[in-house]
Amino acid sequence: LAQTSLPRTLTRELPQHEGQTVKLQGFLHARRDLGGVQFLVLRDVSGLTQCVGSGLELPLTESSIEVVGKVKAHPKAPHGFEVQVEDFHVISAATEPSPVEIPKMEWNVNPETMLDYRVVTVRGLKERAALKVQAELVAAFRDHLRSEGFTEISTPKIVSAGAEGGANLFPIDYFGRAAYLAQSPQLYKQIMVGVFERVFEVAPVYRAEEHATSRHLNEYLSLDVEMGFIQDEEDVMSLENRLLAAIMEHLKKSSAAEFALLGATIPTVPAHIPRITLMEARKLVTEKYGHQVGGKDLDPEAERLLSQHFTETEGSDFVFVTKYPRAARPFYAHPELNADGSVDGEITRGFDLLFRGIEITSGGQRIHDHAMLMDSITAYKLKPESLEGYTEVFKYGMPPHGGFAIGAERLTAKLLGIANVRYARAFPRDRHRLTP
Ligand code: AMO
Repeated sequence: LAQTSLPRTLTRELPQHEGQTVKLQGFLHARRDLGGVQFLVLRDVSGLTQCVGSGLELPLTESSIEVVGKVKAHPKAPHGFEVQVEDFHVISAATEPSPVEIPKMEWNVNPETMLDYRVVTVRGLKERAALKVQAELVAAFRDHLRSEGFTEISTPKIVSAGAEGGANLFPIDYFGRAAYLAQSPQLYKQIMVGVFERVFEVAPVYRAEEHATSRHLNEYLSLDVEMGFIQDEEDVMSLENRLLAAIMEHLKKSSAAEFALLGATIPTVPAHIPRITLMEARKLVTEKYGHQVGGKDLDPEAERLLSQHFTETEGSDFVFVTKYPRAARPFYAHPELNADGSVDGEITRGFDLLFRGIEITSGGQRIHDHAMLMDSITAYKLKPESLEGYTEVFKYGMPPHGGFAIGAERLTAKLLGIANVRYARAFPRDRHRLTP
């Protein structure tokens, strides 16, 4: 091994090395024997290189290999170049045939098998492209927020109480005490506004959702933001508007190849994403599309129809749904205020953001007044003792603040036209899946 002192060249660098001898390392993606001539396809992090040789002892596909050879222009090869093999080594031989032929894998065909063998199927070009786009999206999320003065925080994922209400908490045994996996960093990110004023977190959160849908995971990546000294939730929506625009600009530069591979387009983020109140939204889908909306929120079909309306009428893939009722929001949501400054008992300053037919964000202004918070906790029939570690801080001058959370898998899936959020996560956890 490493018989040659040549530095490693990546597939994407081949055009700079035409006519030269290079060393490539990667995985044996595919192999074909045509009588005396052997074609092998090497896959590295940057793409596929077709290599041509003869008399080589080829290992099983997916083995780690090293190829030394001359770079030749070849119009039919991927990227327009092929490598004529002069020297070939197996770095680490596969000891079993791959359970799925990676080059022949069809996107989302037999999803359960694909997930059962995720340790190798995740190597597929489309599979890894989705995860690469998500990594770029997260990088852009961080970069933009840092440019607006936000500080990254890291809050506990083992907690003593739920933050979002509902029964979807995973209980754990914490040295004999009851504890839970965090549903969100909500309460802690608010406390940290008292430290840094503007904070964000990128971390997994846990929801014991019983139902299997294409939009729910039991563990997902939450992109959380919280900002102090706001006027109201408009400031928060404007921030998310700027953030999404910056993320899409970044993806245009970083991820054009991945979007092309997946046949997806990067959306244009309007300078002012349209807004509609929840009440008007419910009315609109009923009157325009004849869809009766159940519950207090929008159901998935109503989300799809509302998105369709804004795509058709305003050319926007995004729409903010605002002024959620209290009944559809957790206890920390800031109520709407009447003209005289008194509390509106029905409406909150909470919003959702829909993107291409699905909710990707919840957010809003939060209660910062201690007395108002304690009243809300009582009104929601929660135990004040269980939230003491949180409510305490509101005695110490918390500024008006608000924020939001983006579900990274939902955003990734919708950006790339992936039908199920499971494929926007390397190792998804759903009700039946604890491995790999
Ligand atoms: P919410 O519970 O609405 O709000 O979650 C925010 C966003 O997270 C995503 N999401 C999910 N993604 C995959 N699987 C799930 N089971 C799942 N549940 C939610 C969605 C959703 O819009 N603390 C608030 C946010 C805030 O106000 O800052 C919260 O957690 O994209």
